[in-house]
Amino acid sequence: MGQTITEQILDDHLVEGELTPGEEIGIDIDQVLTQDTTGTMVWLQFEALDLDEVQTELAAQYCDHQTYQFDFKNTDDHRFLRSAAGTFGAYFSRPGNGICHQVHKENFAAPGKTLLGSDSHTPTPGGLGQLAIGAGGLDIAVAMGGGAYYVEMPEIVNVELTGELPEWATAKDVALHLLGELTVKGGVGKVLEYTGPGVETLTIPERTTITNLGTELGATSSIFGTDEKTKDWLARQDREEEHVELSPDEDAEYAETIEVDLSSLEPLIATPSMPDNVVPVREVAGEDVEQVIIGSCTNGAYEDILPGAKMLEGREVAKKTEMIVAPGSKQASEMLAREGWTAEMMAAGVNFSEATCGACIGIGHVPASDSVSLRTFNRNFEGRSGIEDDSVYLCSPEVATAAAITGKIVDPRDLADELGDLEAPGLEMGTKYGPGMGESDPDIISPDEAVDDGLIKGPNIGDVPLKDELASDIEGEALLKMEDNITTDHIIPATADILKFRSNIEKLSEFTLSRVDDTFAQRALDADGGFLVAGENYGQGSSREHAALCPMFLGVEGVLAQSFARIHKANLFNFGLVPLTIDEETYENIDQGDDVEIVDDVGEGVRNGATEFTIRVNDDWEATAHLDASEREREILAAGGKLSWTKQQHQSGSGAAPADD
Ligand code: MIC
Ligand code: SF4
Repeated sequence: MGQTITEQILDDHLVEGELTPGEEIGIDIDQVLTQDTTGTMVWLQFEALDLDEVQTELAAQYCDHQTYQFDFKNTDDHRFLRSAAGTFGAYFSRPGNGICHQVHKENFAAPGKTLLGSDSHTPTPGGLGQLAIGAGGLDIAVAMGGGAYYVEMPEIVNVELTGELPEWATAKDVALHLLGELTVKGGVGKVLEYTGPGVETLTIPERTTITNLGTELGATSSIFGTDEKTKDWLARQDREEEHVELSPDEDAEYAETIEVDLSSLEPLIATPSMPDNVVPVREVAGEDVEQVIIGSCTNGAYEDILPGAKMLEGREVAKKTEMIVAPGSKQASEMLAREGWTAEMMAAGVNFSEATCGACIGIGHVPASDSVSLRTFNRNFEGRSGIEDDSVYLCSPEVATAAAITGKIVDPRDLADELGDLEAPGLEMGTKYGPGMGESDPDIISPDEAVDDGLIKGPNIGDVPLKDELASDIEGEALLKMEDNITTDHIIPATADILKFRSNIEKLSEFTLSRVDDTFAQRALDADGGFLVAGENYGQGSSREHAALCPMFLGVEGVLAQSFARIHKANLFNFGLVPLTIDEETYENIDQGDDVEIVDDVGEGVRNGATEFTIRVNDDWEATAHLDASEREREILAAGGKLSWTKQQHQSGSGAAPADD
């Protein structure tokens, strides 16, 4: 039987298992990426595993999320990351050089290779044929040490594109359209593979906008094949020789086909506060807008910013509106600057930011109270912008710029009609300036150019906490009952005041679930253990393993949810928390404060492959909870988490350890 592109790449990298959807497979990882807010834990874990050298073809450490460094803790983190990259053999991208996904795409992403990253938007270079997957930091540390990455073999869905985008509709609208149709959990357990005649009409920056937003669907990854456009894009990055042909076999079989006629799309917008609250822009037109931001890993390329610059030529940003451009990389900034576009935009009233995630996670440019902010980003979870009850909309750069010009949400087609001389900017490809392949880049320190030898840890950089082996009896309070689609931003918020403690779990854990209930952390500590209860898709969003690590630190022993998001579920196993699924009736019947006991011997059940556990609530009623775990995940859980398990494996010489021996 023929293979899809995903199956071809997985087959080439398979070290364990079979490509049967739902079965666990182990794959070899060619490249890894980490960033500043997840990276410190990655390297601390790498160190705790007694590893001394990166084993993958390439590892890259980016400093992108918090680059303003208004606290020594953050600057210390960046110095630690530089020292870790230098000591262990990774590339180091300096703070301000840009967002990991954009910089990785420009410099290293290669078709046909596997990439694992400690950030949920790692699938971005799927737009140029790389099979890229986001994971928790501990999985990255193990993969960097040469261990395989284990994941449930996803279903491969064919997203068949036909037609061509009309004027003013963009790649962002393709992604928003899918979000509106499939919702934030529609892609869980799936890889979306884009095929059909519409593909060749899309450029690489457009394709990577679509693959980036596949994360918001919960997808394991998203991927396009390669073609002349891929080759041309690599050539513009001076990396043409990395091109390989990739297409599905003619008789490849997909689990499902979703058709999208590009010609039928129009400007869309995600309204507050979920990326799948999608409506046509016209439905919310007229709403006052106080802030507009173009940038992020979704729409931060030169090609994403240029349309806004063209729309602003000879125009001004509305007086009551602030417009910020935060390029995704220094490369994008440099291209815009050299061509004079930066000056044009500044003259129109645009404020330029350094190339950083920043505002996307509430670091800088926090919106005013009771105001609307239009952003070209990928997430608008409540409070993520840095203020509670925010009102963040997600849209294309064209829609964002139209709002900046008028001070109101407006469909750019209607604005064009009104102004008479506003032309659809379309998409124009850029070519990078600066160092070519193999030449030294001042913003990327290669392992050969390393400037440190040994780790430099500031006072805020703590140790990685460990958990005891899984106990036989687990009983405790239902500490918090939550609804559907709880994000890891709810569990461990990002914002500036909290982010600086990412390397200090004791301190960070004080903020656990504070966005849902700010008494939680103290109550969990006082209760000395207990459970979290949640609805569907618990833990969606970011890959931050802190969302499992901090509850573990506070004594939480398990999560009872109707369903879990992929990366978070893996993180729960990695830190020894039992993820059990419950049905809707059980969810409805459990109240916060109830006493929950797992009746069976949990340690034994987990070790022996039990899939069902009886839970007794308030010594009154019983229900069945399910454990969906591979043999490897059970061993990890029983050992008290992946760090202990990997060490045990290493000591017993069973070969599963990521050691370089
Ligand atoms: C995000 O977009 O939520 C982040 C911040 O990039 C996270 C990573 C983190 O929490 O450090 C992600 O997407 O994984
Ligand atoms: Fe950075 Fe936002 Fe992209 Fe996350 S989604 S990597 S915070 S730009």
